[in-house]
Amino acid sequence: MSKLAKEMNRWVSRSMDRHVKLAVTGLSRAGKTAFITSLVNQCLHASTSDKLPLLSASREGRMIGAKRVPQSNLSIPSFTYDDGMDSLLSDPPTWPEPTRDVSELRLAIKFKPKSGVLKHFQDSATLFVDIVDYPGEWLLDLPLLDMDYLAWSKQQQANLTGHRKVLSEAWLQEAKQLDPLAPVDEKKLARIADAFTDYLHTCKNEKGLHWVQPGRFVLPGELAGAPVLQFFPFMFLHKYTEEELAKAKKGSNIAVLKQRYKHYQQNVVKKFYNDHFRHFDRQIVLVDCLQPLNAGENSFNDMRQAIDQLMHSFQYGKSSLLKRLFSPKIDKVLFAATKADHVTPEQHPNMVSLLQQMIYQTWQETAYEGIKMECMSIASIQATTAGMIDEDGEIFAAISGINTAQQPMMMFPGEVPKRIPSKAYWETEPFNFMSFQPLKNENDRPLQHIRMDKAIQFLLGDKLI
Ligand SMILES: Nc1nc2c(ncn2[C@@H]2O[C@H](COP(=O)(O)OP(=O)(O)OP(=O)(O)O)[C@@H](O)[C@H]2O)c(=O)[nH]1
Ligand SMILES: [Mg+2]
Repeated sequence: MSKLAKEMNRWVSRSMDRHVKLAVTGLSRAGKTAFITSLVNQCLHASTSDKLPLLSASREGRMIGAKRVPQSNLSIPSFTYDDGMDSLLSDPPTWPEPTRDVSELRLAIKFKPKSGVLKHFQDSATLFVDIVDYPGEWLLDLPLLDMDYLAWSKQQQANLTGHRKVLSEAWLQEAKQLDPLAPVDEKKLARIADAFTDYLHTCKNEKGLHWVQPGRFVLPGELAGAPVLQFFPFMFLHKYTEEELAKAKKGSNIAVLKQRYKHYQQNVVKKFYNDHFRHFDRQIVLVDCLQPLNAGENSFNDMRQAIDQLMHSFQYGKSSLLKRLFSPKIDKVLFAATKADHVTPEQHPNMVSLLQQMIYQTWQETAYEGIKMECMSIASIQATTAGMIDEDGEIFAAISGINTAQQPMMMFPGEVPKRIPSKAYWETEPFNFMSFQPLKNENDRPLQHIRMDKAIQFLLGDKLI
Protein backbone atom coordinates (compact mmCIF):
# COMPACT_ATOMS: atom_id res chain seq x y z
CA MET A 1 0.00 0.00 0.00
CA SER A 2 1.35 3.46 -0.83
CA LYS A 3 2.24 5.81 2.00
CA LEU A 4 -0.70 8.03 1.12
CA ALA A 5 -3.15 5.12 1.08
CA LYS A 6 -1.83 3.93 4.45
CA GLU A 7 -2.20 7.40 5.90
CA MET A 8 -5.71 7.66 4.45
CA ASN A 9 -6.61 4.30 5.94
CA ARG A 10 -5.35 5.34 9.37
CA TRP A 11 -7.28 8.59 9.23
CA VAL A 12 -10.48 6.87 8.14
CA SER A 13 -10.01 4.20 10.84
CA ARG A 14 -9.84 6.84 13.51
CA SER A 15 -12.91 8.70 12.31
CA MET A 16 -14.93 5.56 11.68
CA ASP A 17 -14.30 3.89 15.04
CA ARG A 18 -17.47 3.15 16.88
CA HIS A 19 -18.28 3.44 20.54
CA VAL A 20 -21.01 1.88 22.57
CA LYS A 21 -21.68 2.14 26.29
CA LEU A 22 -23.19 -1.13 27.43
CA ALA A 23 -24.76 -1.18 30.88
CA VAL A 24 -25.23 -4.45 32.73
CA THR A 25 -27.61 -4.57 35.65
CA GLY A 26 -29.84 -6.86 37.69
CA LEU A 27 -30.75 -7.31 41.34
CA SER A 28 -28.04 -8.73 43.65
CA ARG A 29 -26.83 -12.18 42.69
CA ALA A 30 -28.67 -12.02 39.34
CA GLY A 31 -25.42 -12.91 37.54
CA LYS A 32 -23.94 -9.54 36.48
CA THR A 33 -20.31 -10.37 37.27
CA ALA A 34 -20.61 -13.78 35.58
CA PHE A 35 -22.16 -12.16 32.50
CA ILE A 36 -19.47 -9.49 32.09
CA THR A 37 -16.66 -11.96 32.75
CA SER A 38 -18.07 -14.28 30.10
CA LEU A 39 -18.78 -11.45 27.64
CA VAL A 40 -15.19 -10.21 27.86
CA ASN A 41 -13.83 -13.76 27.70
CA GLN A 42 -15.94 -14.67 24.64
CA CYS A 43 -14.82 -11.49 22.85
CA LEU A 44 -11.15 -12.09 23.69
CA HIS A 45 -11.43 -15.55 22.10
CA ALA A 46 -13.82 -14.52 19.31
CA SER A 47 -11.32 -14.61 16.43
CA THR A 48 -10.47 -18.27 17.05
CA SER A 49 -13.67 -19.45 18.69
CA ASP A 50 -16.31 -21.67 17.15
CA LYS A 51 -18.54 -21.12 20.19
CA LEU A 52 -20.39 -18.03 18.94
CA PRO A 53 -22.41 -19.19 15.91
CA LEU A 54 -25.31 -16.84 16.69
CA LEU A 55 -23.05 -13.78 16.52
CA SER A 56 -23.00 -12.94 12.82
CA ALA A 57 -19.55 -11.29 12.85
CA SER A 58 -18.10 -14.48 14.34
CA ARG A 59 -20.07 -16.87 12.12
CA GLU A 60 -18.91 -14.94 9.04
CA GLY A 61 -15.28 -15.03 10.20
CA ARG A 62 -15.09 -11.23 10.51
CA MET A 63 -13.84 -11.02 14.11
CA ILE A 64 -10.14 -10.09 13.97
CA GLY A 65 -9.43 -9.83 17.70
CA ALA A 66 -10.28 -8.06 20.92
CA LYS A 67 -8.30 -6.62 23.80
CA ARG A 68 -8.91 -4.75 27.01
CA VAL A 69 -7.88 -1.10 26.85
CA PRO A 70 -7.78 1.59 29.57
CA GLN A 71 -11.30 2.69 30.50
CA SER A 72 -12.55 6.16 29.58
CA ASN A 73 -13.92 7.19 32.98
CA LEU A 74 -11.00 7.22 35.41
CA SER A 75 -13.10 7.89 38.50
CA ILE A 76 -15.05 4.62 38.31
CA PRO A 77 -13.46 1.46 39.81
CA SER A 78 -12.32 -1.07 37.19
CA PHE A 79 -14.24 -4.28 36.70
CA THR A 80 -12.03 -7.02 38.12
CA TYR A 81 -11.95 -9.41 35.16
CA ASP A 82 -8.65 -11.05 36.13
CA ASP A 83 -9.80 -11.88 39.66
CA GLY A 84 -12.98 -13.46 38.26
CA MET A 85 -10.99 -15.54 35.75
CA ASP A 86 -8.55 -16.64 38.48
CA SER A 87 -11.49 -18.03 40.49
CA LEU A 88 -13.02 -19.74 37.47
CA LEU A 89 -9.72 -21.32 36.41
CA SER A 90 -8.68 -22.39 39.92
CA ASP A 91 -8.81 -26.03 40.95
CA PRO A 92 -11.59 -26.68 41.86
CA PRO A 93 -13.21 -23.80 39.96
CA THR A 94 -15.14 -21.27 42.07
CA TRP A 95 -17.47 -18.34 41.29
CA PRO A 96 -16.20 -14.75 41.28
CA GLU A 97 -16.77 -12.77 44.51
CA PRO A 98 -19.96 -10.68 44.95
CA THR A 99 -19.57 -7.02 43.99
CA ARG A 100 -21.24 -4.02 45.59
CA ASP A 101 -20.66 -0.94 43.48
CA VAL A 102 -20.48 0.41 39.97
CA SER A 103 -17.47 -0.70 37.90
CA GLU A 104 -16.31 -0.37 34.32
CA LEU A 105 -14.18 -2.09 31.70
CA ARG A 106 -13.32 -1.04 28.13
CA LEU A 107 -12.98 -3.53 25.33
CA ALA A 108 -11.68 -2.83 21.81
CA ILE A 109 -13.08 -5.28 19.26
CA LYS A 110 -11.40 -5.31 15.85
CA PHE A 111 -13.51 -6.65 13.00
CA LYS A 112 -13.79 -6.71 9.21
CA PRO A 113 -16.65 -4.48 8.10
CA LYS A 114 -19.25 -6.28 6.05
CA SER A 115 -20.78 -3.55 3.99
CA GLY A 116 -21.39 0.15 3.57
CA VAL A 117 -18.91 3.02 3.77
CA LEU A 118 -16.54 1.24 6.14
CA LYS A 119 -15.97 -1.65 3.74
CA HIS A 120 -14.89 0.66 0.90
CA PHE A 121 -12.35 2.54 2.95
CA GLN A 122 -11.02 0.01 5.40
CA ASP A 123 -10.04 -3.59 5.83
CA SER A 124 -10.70 -3.39 9.56
CA ALA A 125 -12.64 -1.28 12.04
CA THR A 126 -12.72 -1.09 15.83
CA LEU A 127 -15.70 -1.12 18.12
CA PHE A 128 -14.96 0.27 21.60
CA VAL A 129 -17.33 -1.12 24.19
CA ASP A 130 -17.50 0.49 27.64
CA ILE A 131 -19.11 -2.12 29.85
CA VAL A 132 -20.61 -0.78 33.08
CA ASP A 133 -21.73 -3.03 35.94
CA TYR A 134 -24.16 -1.44 38.44
CA PRO A 135 -26.64 -2.78 41.00
CA GLY A 136 -30.25 -2.95 39.77
CA GLU A 137 -31.31 -1.89 43.28
CA TRP A 138 -30.22 1.64 42.38
CA LEU A 139 -32.96 1.83 39.73
CA LEU A 140 -35.58 1.15 42.40
CA ASP A 141 -34.96 4.68 43.70
CA LEU A 142 -36.22 6.48 40.59
CA PRO A 143 -39.74 7.16 42.01
CA LEU A 144 -38.18 8.95 44.99
CA LEU A 145 -37.45 11.84 42.65
CA ASP A 146 -41.16 12.40 42.24
CA MET A 147 -42.11 12.21 45.94
CA ASP A 148 -41.39 14.49 48.87
CA TYR A 149 -40.40 13.03 52.23
CA LEU A 150 -43.92 12.82 53.65
CA ALA A 151 -45.38 11.29 50.44
CA TRP A 152 -42.60 8.69 50.51
CA SER A 153 -43.28 7.95 54.19
CA LYS A 154 -46.94 7.45 53.39
CA GLN A 155 -46.06 5.04 50.60
CA GLN A 156 -43.71 3.07 52.87
CA GLN A 157 -46.49 2.81 55.43
CA ALA A 158 -48.90 1.45 52.81
CA ASN A 159 -46.33 -1.18 51.79
CA LEU A 160 -45.98 -2.68 55.26
CA THR A 161 -47.73 -5.98 54.59
CA GLY A 162 -46.77 -9.70 54.67
CA HIS A 163 -43.19 -10.45 55.73
CA ARG A 164 -42.40 -6.73 55.83
CA LYS A 165 -44.97 -6.11 58.56
CA VAL A 166 -43.54 -8.82 60.79
CA LEU A 167 -39.90 -7.88 60.17
CA SER A 168 -40.50 -4.17 60.77
CA GLU A 169 -41.54 -4.60 64.41
CA ALA A 170 -38.11 -4.03 65.94
CA TRP A 171 -37.27 -0.85 64.05
CA LEU A 172 -40.76 0.57 64.51
CA GLN A 173 -40.40 0.01 68.25
CA GLU A 174 -37.27 2.13 68.12
CA ALA A 175 -38.84 4.73 65.79
CA LYS A 176 -41.85 5.11 68.06
CA GLN A 177 -39.64 6.88 70.64
CA LEU A 178 -38.98 9.78 68.30
CA ASP A 179 -40.81 13.09 68.77
CA PRO A 180 -40.70 14.53 65.23
CA LEU A 181 -41.25 18.10 66.40
CA ALA A 182 -38.57 18.10 69.14
CA PRO A 183 -35.08 19.57 68.49
CA VAL A 184 -32.88 17.16 66.58
CA ASP A 185 -31.30 14.30 68.48
CA GLU A 186 -28.57 13.08 66.11
CA LYS A 187 -27.77 9.99 68.16
CA LYS A 188 -31.38 8.91 68.17
CA LEU A 189 -31.72 9.46 64.42
CA ALA A 190 -28.57 7.41 63.81
CA ARG A 191 -29.88 4.59 66.02
CA ILE A 192 -33.26 4.46 64.28
CA ALA A 193 -31.60 4.68 60.85
CA ASP A 194 -29.40 1.70 61.81
CA ALA A 195 -32.46 -0.29 62.89
CA PHE A 196 -34.21 0.63 59.62
CA THR A 197 -31.15 -0.44 57.58
CA ASP A 198 -31.00 -3.76 59.48
CA TYR A 199 -34.68 -4.28 58.68
CA LEU A 200 -34.04 -3.70 54.95
CA HIS A 201 -31.10 -6.14 55.01
CA THR A 202 -33.25 -8.78 56.72
CA CYS A 203 -36.01 -8.32 54.12
CA LYS A 204 -33.49 -8.87 51.36
CA ASN A 205 -31.20 -11.51 52.79
CA GLU A 206 -33.55 -13.63 54.88
CA LYS A 207 -36.82 -13.36 53.03
CA GLY A 208 -35.50 -12.87 49.50
CA LEU A 209 -37.47 -9.63 49.09
CA HIS A 210 -36.02 -7.56 46.28
CA TRP A 211 -38.09 -4.41 46.29
CA VAL A 212 -36.00 -2.57 48.85
CA GLN A 213 -36.04 1.22 49.06
CA PRO A 214 -33.89 3.30 49.33
CA GLY A 215 -31.61 1.06 47.25
CA ARG A 216 -28.34 2.50 48.61
CA PHE A 217 -29.22 1.44 52.15
CA VAL A 218 -28.57 -2.19 51.19
CA LEU A 219 -25.94 -1.51 48.53
CA PRO A 220 -24.28 1.73 49.62
CA GLY A 221 -21.15 1.43 47.46
CA GLU A 222 -18.83 4.31 48.38
CA LEU A 223 -21.53 5.87 50.62
CA ALA A 224 -21.27 3.23 53.37
CA GLY A 225 -21.51 4.99 56.76
CA ALA A 226 -22.17 8.46 55.28
CA PRO A 227 -24.77 10.66 57.09
CA VAL A 228 -26.78 10.94 53.86
CA LEU A 229 -27.90 7.37 54.57
CA GLN A 230 -29.05 8.23 58.10
CA PHE A 231 -32.72 8.78 57.52
CA PHE A 232 -35.85 6.61 57.48
CA PRO A 233 -39.53 7.06 56.63
CA PHE A 234 -41.71 8.58 59.35
CA MET A 235 -44.30 5.88 59.97
CA PHE A 236 -46.54 7.59 62.56
CA LEU A 237 -48.20 10.09 60.30
CA HIS A 238 -51.63 9.37 61.76
CA LYS A 239 -50.55 10.87 65.12
CA TYR A 240 -49.95 14.35 63.68
CA THR A 241 -51.83 16.62 61.31
CA GLU A 242 -50.17 17.44 58.01
CA GLU A 243 -50.08 21.05 59.10
CA GLU A 244 -48.17 20.24 62.27
CA LEU A 245 -45.56 18.29 60.32
CA ALA A 246 -45.33 20.89 57.57
CA LYS A 247 -44.75 23.67 60.10
CA ALA A 248 -42.09 21.80 62.06
CA LYS A 249 -39.27 24.15 63.11
CA LYS A 250 -35.92 24.21 61.37
CA GLY A 251 -33.61 21.95 63.36
CA SER A 252 -36.39 19.62 64.54
CA ASN A 253 -36.06 15.85 64.03
CA ILE A 254 -38.51 15.79 61.12
CA ALA A 255 -36.90 18.81 59.47
CA VAL A 256 -33.52 17.04 59.54
CA LEU A 257 -35.07 13.86 58.13
CA LYS A 258 -36.65 15.87 55.31
CA GLN A 259 -33.33 17.55 54.61
CA ARG A 260 -31.42 14.25 54.43
CA TYR A 261 -34.08 12.74 52.19
CA LYS A 262 -33.76 15.72 49.86
CA HIS A 263 -30.00 15.38 49.87
CA TYR A 264 -30.39 11.69 48.96
CA GLN A 265 -32.73 12.60 46.11
CA GLN A 266 -30.40 15.22 44.66
CA ASN A 267 -26.93 13.89 45.40
CA VAL A 268 -27.44 10.17 45.20
CA VAL A 269 -30.43 9.29 43.01
CA LYS A 270 -30.31 12.17 40.55
CA LYS A 271 -26.52 12.03 40.48
CA PHE A 272 -26.54 8.38 39.42
CA TYR A 273 -28.96 9.07 36.57
CA ASN A 274 -27.03 12.15 35.56
CA ASP A 275 -23.47 10.82 35.87
CA HIS A 276 -24.06 7.31 34.59
CA PHE A 277 -27.48 6.32 33.32
CA ARG A 278 -27.99 9.03 30.74
CA HIS A 279 -24.77 8.03 28.97
CA PHE A 280 -25.78 4.39 28.44
CA ASP A 281 -26.51 3.27 24.85
CA ARG A 282 -27.51 -0.32 25.47
CA GLN A 283 -28.80 -2.08 28.56
CA ILE A 284 -29.00 -5.72 29.61
CA VAL A 285 -31.15 -6.49 32.65
CA LEU A 286 -30.33 -9.88 34.15
CA VAL A 287 -33.11 -11.64 36.02
CA ASP A 288 -32.72 -14.74 38.14
CA CYS A 289 -36.28 -16.14 38.05
CA LEU A 290 -35.25 -19.45 39.58
CA GLN A 291 -34.14 -18.27 43.03
CA PRO A 292 -37.52 -16.62 43.85
CA LEU A 293 -39.33 -19.67 42.47
CA ASN A 294 -37.42 -21.68 45.05
CA ALA A 295 -38.02 -19.12 47.80
CA GLY A 296 -41.82 -19.03 47.41
CA GLU A 297 -44.75 -16.84 46.51
CA ASN A 298 -43.87 -13.80 48.63
CA SER A 299 -40.36 -13.60 47.21
CA PHE A 300 -41.53 -14.21 43.63
CA ASN A 301 -44.21 -11.50 43.74
CA ASP A 302 -41.78 -9.12 45.35
CA MET A 303 -39.29 -9.68 42.56
CA ARG A 304 -42.01 -9.01 40.00
CA GLN A 305 -42.72 -5.72 41.74
CA ALA A 306 -39.01 -4.86 41.70
CA ILE A 307 -38.65 -5.70 37.99
CA ASP A 308 -41.74 -3.66 37.25
CA GLN A 309 -40.25 -0.74 39.10
CA LEU A 310 -36.92 -1.16 37.41
CA MET A 311 -38.56 -0.97 33.98
CA HIS A 312 -39.72 2.59 34.63
CA SER A 313 -36.15 3.71 34.06
CA PHE A 314 -36.52 2.79 30.37
CA GLN A 315 -39.77 4.60 29.90
CA TYR A 316 -39.00 7.78 28.01
CA GLY A 317 -42.49 9.03 27.12
CA LYS A 318 -42.66 12.81 26.70
CA SER A 319 -43.94 13.42 30.21
CA SER A 320 -41.69 10.86 31.88
CA LEU A 321 -39.60 11.89 34.82
CA LEU A 322 -36.34 10.98 33.07
CA LYS A 323 -37.21 12.93 29.95
CA ARG A 324 -37.91 15.93 32.16
CA LEU A 325 -34.47 15.63 33.74
CA PHE A 326 -32.40 14.92 30.62
CA SER A 327 -32.42 12.91 27.37
CA PRO A 328 -31.53 9.28 27.97
CA LYS A 329 -30.14 7.43 24.95
CA ILE A 330 -30.72 3.72 25.50
CA ASP A 331 -32.10 2.25 22.27
CA LYS A 332 -32.01 -1.47 23.09
CA VAL A 333 -32.85 -3.34 26.29
CA LEU A 334 -32.31 -7.06 26.68
CA PHE A 335 -34.01 -8.90 29.53
CA ALA A 336 -32.13 -12.14 30.11
CA ALA A 337 -33.25 -14.97 32.38
CA THR A 338 -29.92 -16.10 33.78
CA LYS A 339 -28.53 -19.45 35.00
CA ALA A 340 -30.50 -21.42 32.38
CA ASP A 341 -28.13 -24.34 33.02
CA HIS A 342 -29.85 -24.83 36.41
CA VAL A 343 -32.70 -26.50 34.54
CA THR A 344 -32.93 -29.05 31.75
CA PRO A 345 -32.83 -27.62 28.18
CA GLU A 346 -36.49 -28.34 27.35
CA GLN A 347 -37.41 -25.91 30.20
CA HIS A 348 -35.57 -22.98 28.59
CA PRO A 349 -38.57 -21.82 26.50
CA ASN A 350 -40.63 -21.75 29.72
CA MET A 351 -38.01 -19.53 31.37
CA VAL A 352 -38.33 -17.09 28.48
CA SER A 353 -42.12 -17.08 28.50
CA LEU A 354 -42.21 -16.62 32.29
CA LEU A 355 -39.88 -13.63 31.99
CA GLN A 356 -41.92 -12.24 29.09
CA GLN A 357 -45.06 -12.49 31.19
CA MET A 358 -43.35 -10.64 34.01
CA ILE A 359 -42.45 -7.67 31.89
CA TYR A 360 -45.00 -7.75 29.07
CA GLN A 361 -47.83 -5.94 30.80
CA THR A 362 -45.75 -2.96 31.86
CA TRP A 363 -44.08 -2.93 28.48
CA GLN A 364 -47.42 -2.74 26.72
CA GLU A 365 -49.01 -0.21 29.03
CA THR A 366 -46.28 2.37 28.88
CA ALA A 367 -44.53 4.35 26.22
CA TYR A 368 -41.13 2.88 25.50
CA GLU A 369 -40.40 5.25 22.68
CA GLY A 370 -37.74 4.12 20.25
CA ILE A 371 -36.46 1.27 22.41
CA LYS A 372 -36.11 -2.24 21.04
CA MET A 373 -36.66 -4.92 23.63
CA GLU A 374 -36.07 -8.67 23.69
CA CYS A 375 -36.20 -11.54 26.19
CA MET A 376 -34.01 -14.64 26.17
CA SER A 377 -32.58 -17.25 28.53
CA ILE A 378 -28.82 -17.63 28.95
CA ALA A 379 -26.15 -19.23 31.08
CA SER A 380 -23.17 -16.88 31.08
CA ILE A 381 -20.88 -19.49 32.61
CA GLN A 382 -22.08 -23.04 32.43
CA ALA A 383 -22.04 -25.07 35.62
CA THR A 384 -23.90 -28.18 34.46
CA THR A 385 -24.18 -30.42 31.43
CA ALA A 386 -27.46 -31.78 30.18
CA GLY A 387 -28.11 -35.51 29.86
CA MET A 388 -30.61 -38.27 30.56
CA ILE A 389 -31.39 -40.38 33.66
CA ASP A 390 -32.64 -43.93 33.34
CA GLU A 391 -34.95 -44.67 36.27
CA ASP A 392 -36.34 -48.21 36.20
CA GLY A 393 -36.37 -48.18 32.43
CA GLU A 394 -37.91 -44.73 32.17
CA ILE A 395 -35.72 -42.06 30.62
CA PHE A 396 -35.75 -38.54 32.09
CA ALA A 397 -33.98 -35.34 31.12
CA ALA A 398 -31.42 -34.34 33.77
CA ILE A 399 -28.51 -32.03 34.48
CA SER A 400 -25.26 -32.97 36.13
CA GLY A 401 -22.54 -30.97 37.81
CA ILE A 402 -20.58 -30.50 41.01
CA ASN A 403 -22.68 -29.18 43.87
CA THR A 404 -21.52 -26.61 46.44
CA ALA A 405 -20.29 -29.43 48.73
CA GLN A 406 -17.99 -30.43 45.81
CA GLN A 407 -19.98 -33.63 45.20
CA PRO A 408 -20.96 -34.83 41.70
CA MET A 409 -24.71 -34.72 41.30
CA MET A 410 -27.28 -35.60 38.66
CA MET A 411 -30.86 -34.40 38.97
CA PHE A 412 -34.09 -33.22 37.39
CA PRO A 413 -34.66 -29.89 39.16
CA GLY A 414 -38.32 -29.51 38.19
CA GLU A 415 -40.47 -27.74 35.67
CA VAL A 416 -40.35 -24.00 35.23
CA PRO A 417 -43.89 -22.59 35.08
CA LYS A 418 -44.67 -21.10 31.69
CA ARG A 419 -46.85 -18.42 33.20
CA ILE A 420 -46.96 -16.45 36.43
CA PRO A 421 -47.78 -19.20 38.96
CA SER A 422 -51.29 -19.25 40.42
CA LYS A 423 -52.01 -19.44 44.17
CA ALA A 424 -52.61 -23.20 43.91
CA TYR A 425 -49.25 -23.67 42.23
CA TRP A 426 -47.35 -22.49 45.28
CA GLU A 427 -49.00 -25.04 47.55
CA THR A 428 -47.37 -27.93 45.70
CA GLU A 429 -43.81 -26.54 46.04
CA PRO A 430 -42.52 -28.22 42.90
CA PHE A 431 -39.18 -26.39 42.68
CA ASN A 432 -35.79 -27.56 43.67
CA PHE A 433 -33.19 -25.58 41.77
CA MET A 434 -29.73 -26.05 43.22
CA SER A 435 -26.47 -24.19 42.97
CA PHE A 436 -23.55 -25.81 41.20
CA GLN A 437 -19.88 -24.96 40.96
CA PRO A 438 -18.67 -23.74 37.54
CA LEU A 439 -17.52 -26.37 35.02
CA LYS A 440 -13.80 -26.81 34.62
CA ASN A 441 -12.52 -24.47 31.89
CA GLU A 442 -9.18 -24.28 30.07
CA ASN A 443 -7.13 -21.09 30.00
CA ASP A 444 -6.79 -21.14 26.22
CA ARG A 445 -10.43 -21.89 25.45
CA PRO A 446 -13.48 -19.65 25.88
CA LEU A 447 -15.75 -20.23 28.90
CA GLN A 448 -18.57 -22.68 28.30
CA HIS A 449 -21.91 -20.91 28.04
CA ILE A 450 -25.47 -21.11 26.75
CA ARG A 451 -26.59 -18.45 24.24
CA MET A 452 -24.07 -15.76 25.16
CA ASP A 453 -23.64 -15.37 21.38
CA LYS A 454 -27.35 -14.62 20.99
CA ALA A 455 -27.12 -11.98 23.72
CA ILE A 456 -23.99 -10.38 22.17
CA GLN A 457 -25.66 -10.38 18.75
CA PHE A 458 -28.65 -8.46 20.13
CA LEU A 459 -26.52 -6.00 22.10
CA LEU A 460 -23.62 -5.39 19.71
CA GLY A 461 -24.32 -7.27 16.45
CA ASP A 462 -25.46 -4.15 14.54
CA LYS A 463 -22.25 -2.33 15.52
CA LEU A 464 -20.11 -5.09 14.04
CA ILE A 465 -21.26 -4.81 10.39
N1 LIG B 1 -25.28 -22.23 37.09
C1 LIG B 1 -25.01 -20.95 36.91
N2 LIG B 1 -24.86 -20.18 37.99
C2 LIG B 1 -24.58 -18.88 37.78
C3 LIG B 1 -24.42 -18.31 36.48
N3 LIG B 1 -24.17 -17.00 36.63
C4 LIG B 1 -24.15 -16.75 37.96
N4 LIG B 1 -24.40 -17.88 38.66
C5 LIG B 1 -24.52 -18.05 40.12
O1 LIG B 1 -25.03 -16.85 40.67
C6 LIG B 1 -24.11 -16.31 41.61
C7 LIG B 1 -24.11 -14.81 41.51
O2 LIG B 1 -23.53 -14.46 40.28
P1 LIG B 1 -22.78 -13.06 40.10
O3 LIG B 1 -22.37 -12.98 38.68
O4 LIG B 1 -21.76 -12.85 41.14
O5 LIG B 1 -24.03 -12.09 40.36
P2 LIG B 1 -24.02 -10.52 40.58
O6 LIG B 1 -25.30 -10.03 39.99
O7 LIG B 1 -22.76 -9.92 40.06
O8 LIG B 1 -24.09 -10.45 42.16
P3 LIG B 1 -23.68 -9.22 43.11
O9 LIG B 1 -22.34 -8.75 42.67
O10 LIG B 1 -23.69 -9.82 44.47
O11 LIG B 1 -24.77 -8.21 42.90
C8 LIG B 1 -22.76 -16.95 41.27
O12 LIG B 1 -21.93 -16.97 42.38
C9 LIG B 1 -23.21 -18.31 40.81
O13 LIG B 1 -23.46 -19.14 41.93
C10 LIG B 1 -24.59 -19.18 35.36
O14 LIG B 1 -24.49 -18.79 34.18
N5 LIG B 1 -24.88 -20.47 35.64
MG1 LIG C 1 -21.37 -8.70 40.87
